[in-house]
Amino acid sequence: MRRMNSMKLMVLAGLAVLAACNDDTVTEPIPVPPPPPQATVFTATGNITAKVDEFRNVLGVSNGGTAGEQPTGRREISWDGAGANPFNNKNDFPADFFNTNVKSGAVFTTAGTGFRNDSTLFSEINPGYAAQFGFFSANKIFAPIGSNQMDQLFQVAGQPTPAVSRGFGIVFSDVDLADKTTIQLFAQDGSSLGTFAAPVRSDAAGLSFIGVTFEQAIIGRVRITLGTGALAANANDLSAGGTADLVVADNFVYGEPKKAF
Ligand SMILES: [Ca+2]
Ligand SMILES: [Ca+2]
Repeated sequence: MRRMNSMKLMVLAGLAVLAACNDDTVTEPIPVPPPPPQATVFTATGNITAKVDEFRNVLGVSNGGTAGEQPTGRREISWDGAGANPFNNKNDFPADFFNTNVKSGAVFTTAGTGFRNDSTLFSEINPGYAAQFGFFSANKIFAPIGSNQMDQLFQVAGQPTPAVSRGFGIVFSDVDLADKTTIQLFAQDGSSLGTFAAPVRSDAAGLSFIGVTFEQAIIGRVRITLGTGALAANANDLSAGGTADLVVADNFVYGEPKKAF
């Protein structure tokens, strides 16, 4: 009996060795997806000037309305230029104004009915708005009409050529609710690079800034969501007895649009 047990053990041991030898499966390394691009986020409310300047400086020198792709730098829309005067305070501000009239590489879309560049704090839409909204760069501000959402697309300055940017920042006026006023950034392939919220206003002046940069120019589109409702004659801000958080925009600051490949 003892010998048989030893034999059994030897056989079992031999099988174990064989099994080990036959285990010649090559383990493939599990593919590791590349890490998501690292976003650097800039936020401010109250006196936002220093943070906006910091964001501008990260992007580089201002390229104004210079046509053609520049090697570095930024573009900025303040809405205040005299060239926009013919369109002020109407609901049909041209979606491509900032790449045709002014060659800054930005075009807009919205599911609403249009866009409005306004020198009256939108008080001609609703007189109560003068007490709600303010400006950062004097004195015109901007909003989509018929919607609280719009997109910015990038083009090579002065050309209808799709482009990408390494950063986008925006000044909002009168953000009352957290996490409702946002920018969502998309890569050229449509994948989301993240959604970033503007901080709730810290004072009555009511300015908020949100800006995001990446190392590389990878932003193909920005979805801008302004509060929770559209401007309208019968729509009051929730701080004035209304039901929606109404929000408008001032400066758009973004990295030089680079031709997308
Ligand atoms: Ca302005
Ligand atoms: Ca508001």
